[in-house]
Amino acid sequence: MANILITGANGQVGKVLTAKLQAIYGKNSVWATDLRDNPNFDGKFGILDATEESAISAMIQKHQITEIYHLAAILSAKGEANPLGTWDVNMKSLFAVFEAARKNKIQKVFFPSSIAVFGPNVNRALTPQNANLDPTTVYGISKVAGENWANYYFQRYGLDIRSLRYPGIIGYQSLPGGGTTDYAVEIYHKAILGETYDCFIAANTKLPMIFMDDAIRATIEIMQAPQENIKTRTAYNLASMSFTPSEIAGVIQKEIPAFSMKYTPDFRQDIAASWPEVIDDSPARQDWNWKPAYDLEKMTKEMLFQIEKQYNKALEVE
Ligand code: NAD
Ligand code: AKB
Repeated sequence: MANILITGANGQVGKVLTAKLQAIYGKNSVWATDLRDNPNFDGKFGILDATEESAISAMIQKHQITEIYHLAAILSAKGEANPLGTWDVNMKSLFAVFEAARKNKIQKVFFPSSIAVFGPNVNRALTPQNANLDPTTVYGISKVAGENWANYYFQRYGLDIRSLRYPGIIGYQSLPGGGTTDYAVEIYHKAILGETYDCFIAANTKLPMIFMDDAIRATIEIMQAPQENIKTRTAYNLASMSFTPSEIAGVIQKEIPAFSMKYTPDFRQDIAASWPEVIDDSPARQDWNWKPAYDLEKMTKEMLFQIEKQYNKALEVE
């Protein structure tokens, strides 16, 4: 039986991953934690600063934790507002989790990396697993360092850390928390509300993206794969779909013909332009059978359906 600790559980990914892990392992085996309280949380929840190794160790010992999903981080766009503070949170929390895991003999750790590890000097049309890593954001630099430390802890201490380079994750469950790919979630809300979406990314900038259900399934699948199948100990490229703002708008317009877009690119455009357009995830497909289930059309139907349902429910409550 696994007992699971999740850091950053209140975030965009954490909310959905926590519910999935509860469904698999049971509500009593999953400890969701975050810096911020979550009074309405259904299950076990604790406030935990993921930069505090002693607090993490105390939780591990108190609840006989066997696996950690370390999600807490500051993302790309928010990170540029405070580069040194972002480095501090992302690296301090990484070391706190890895050290607490090593000292307490944790069986498995999940640490998400990102397409932000890549910089402008790669083949952006199909970025391979082993491309050069020279990111231009502090977030990307912290993820490259995290990947190398994950590999180090595995080689040096045998700590079984598994990692994915998530593309931009698109889900209806909550709004994202300060990334460059956030536009691809916000756009669906504006479409349902009948408003024009003012996009901060230029019309023809293509980025790798993934539907939340696929991202969560990939996370569970890599964590459940036999140890000998995990051959990449930095982080696996993970791909699903790639599109531009004008392409996602076109697919939304097939469902909502009146939907309109305008474009006011800001500093996030420079970040987006430095990232891959499409990434090659063949090692993930070969080693642990990764295969996405959603494309842009299928995801769009589901996003619009679920978000409309949420707004209708909110209206009923009012
Ligand atoms: P998010 O910003 O929505 O959530 C992060 C959570 O971490 C927040 O709830 C925040 O309160 C918490 N947090 C911040 N500092 C903390 C600390 N010191 N201690 C404890 N909690 C703290 O982010 P997300 O989108 O859910 O991303 C989760 C992870 O996945 C991150 O590591 C991120 O880099 C990675 N990732 C996300 C995406 C994406 O598109 N969402 C893509 C690539 C990688
Ligand atoms: C961001 O835009 O910062 C994240 C990511 C791709 O890591 N969504």
